[in-house]
Amino acid sequence: MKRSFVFSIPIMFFLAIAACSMGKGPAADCDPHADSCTKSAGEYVVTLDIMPKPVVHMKELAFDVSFEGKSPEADILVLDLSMPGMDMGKNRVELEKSMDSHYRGTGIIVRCASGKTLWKATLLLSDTLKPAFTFNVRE
Ligand SMILES: [Cu+2]
Repeated sequence: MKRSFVFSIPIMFFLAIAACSMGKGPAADCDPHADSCTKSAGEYVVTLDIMPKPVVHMKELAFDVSFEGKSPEADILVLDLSMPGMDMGKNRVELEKSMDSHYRGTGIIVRCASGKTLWKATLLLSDTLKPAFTFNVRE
């Protein structure tokens, strides 16, 4: 019991280092500095735009979510901001539906003490539909 526990720690440590140096783990799939990003989720085609560009830390950002074709009924959608593989607490932006059917809200992305800049914006559309956009935030 004790022996296997002691053995597992160095292994986990090694795997963590290896994953880091090999650049594994999730990579950015969205470049909000240049353009908006589009993903499909079920019947929805979701576009996320973040302004102003480039998208930087510690500055108020405007999040704009729009839909091609089918649009949700909800008056408010929640955008959850997280860092892959890290607990950054709850960072949620409430997006309010406007007349043009875009959902908009403002929020701040904090600078991570680890120096990492990869963030994930997950749109909580429903219990099963959660399209996510992964991107690097700039200084
Ligand atoms: Cu972090």
